[in-house]
Amino acid sequence: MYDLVVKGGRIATAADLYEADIAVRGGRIVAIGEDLGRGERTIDARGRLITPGGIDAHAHIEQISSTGVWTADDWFTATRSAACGGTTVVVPFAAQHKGDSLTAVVADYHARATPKACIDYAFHLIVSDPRPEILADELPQLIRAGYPSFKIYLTYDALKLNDREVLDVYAVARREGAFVMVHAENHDAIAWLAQKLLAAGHKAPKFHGVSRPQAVEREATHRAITLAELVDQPILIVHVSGAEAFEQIRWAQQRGLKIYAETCPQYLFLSAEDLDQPGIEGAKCMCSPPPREKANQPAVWRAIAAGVAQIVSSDHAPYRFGDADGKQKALQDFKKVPNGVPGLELRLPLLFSEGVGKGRIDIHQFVAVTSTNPARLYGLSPKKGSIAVGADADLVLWDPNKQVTVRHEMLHDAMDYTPYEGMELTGWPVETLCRGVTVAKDMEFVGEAGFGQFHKRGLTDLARPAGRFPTGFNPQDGSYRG
Ligand code: DUC
Ligand code: ZN
Ligand code: ZN
Repeated sequence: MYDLVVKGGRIATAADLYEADIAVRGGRIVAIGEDLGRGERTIDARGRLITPGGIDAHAHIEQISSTGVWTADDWFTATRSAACGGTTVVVPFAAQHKGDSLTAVVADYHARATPKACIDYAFHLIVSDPRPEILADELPQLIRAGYPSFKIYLTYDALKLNDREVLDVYAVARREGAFVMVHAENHDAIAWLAQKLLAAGHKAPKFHGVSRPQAVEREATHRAITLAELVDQPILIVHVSGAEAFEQIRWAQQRGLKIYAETCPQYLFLSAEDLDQPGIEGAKCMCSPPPREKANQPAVWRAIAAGVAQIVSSDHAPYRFGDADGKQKALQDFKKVPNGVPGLELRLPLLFSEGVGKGRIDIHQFVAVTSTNPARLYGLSPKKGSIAVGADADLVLWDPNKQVTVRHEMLHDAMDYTPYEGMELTGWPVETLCRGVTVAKDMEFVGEAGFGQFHKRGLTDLARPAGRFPTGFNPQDGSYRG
């Protein structure tokens, strides 16, 4: 007897599209086939498209920003909202600030997540203080304990690493088989431009974009890649915003380097014009890197379609518009505004409607960039990221024809706005199951705080180094093969 049979849906994976029943026992898929009969519970999925649960591999949840402001969403509201948008796994960041013990940061993050998470989760780390004991002890121990990926920053006063520190952390990652995610913007160039802009009285949100042009992202992307090449370390450039950074990534990929890329809905649907609105309205769309001019958006779609970007994440970083320490800081100047936009709940509906629905990507590419690829890159597969016998029964049932006008009041986060207000979407995740349990249905949350399970991750082949150093010098063991 099965616990659950999902009957007659059209199953879409990164490779296939076919009609079949899915049988679930103990939270796992135990059979996929024709006429599997009934389970203790049966879902009639005729007319529904079924995709693997979304994996949002870049979200800031219950985290303090580089300027000391808490995100509006905690573990409960963030994962509730994610579930309603078809996401069944989130991978946010246990974030080290200077002076912190990484191990203590991870323990604290577990204490926050355990009672509140409504869907499954894993943690990336943020390494902002790679002092000797962190590199020698804490980071390797954590990599081996199930946290084999971490983010580093090339910008933000409180977080940025210099090039030498980047090489140090790459070298540790290489030795341990870990994967490095890089926020690539040139810090000094941004600081210099911002200072000049503010001195000249240019304080409005639109100048946030002016202070962070594509050139600063392009340069830092190239630098992050070049440093990775020297150490033979695979990396992923996060939240790539525009054509210029993608050119660098494509260049590196064509040279055979293991360089991966992620982009986000804000670079597909928002633009520099959205930053340039009356008053401080533009602050609602302020994130870093900033949304580029509208003419840039097709280049981001092309990067996804051509496989130059392997992952689309939300980079959910929620700061309320009405809060004095949130987007209202724009009343002072753009530099004081916490960076980030919300996106956990709308990531999948936006990409489904505007990507699959409008023929920019196909359903297999959609599944790949929103679920299968993050699972493979970050060590969550084969449990997560596909619909297959043995995998967790993380399933999204879509009504591919449902028409929805986006309104913030229908979302389930703790925010007071969405930057996508008023967009007309076709196709909606009408039921989300995590390990065979329905956590969201008909646009409402029906899950439970504390249901989410932590997933310890292993190393992945995709993060394995190529095995050659461009100079012949192996900085790990000191050997030289000229
Ligand atoms: N930029 C980041 O680097 N992180 C959070 C959000 C943002 O805009
Ligand atoms: Zn970032
Ligand atoms: Zn981020």
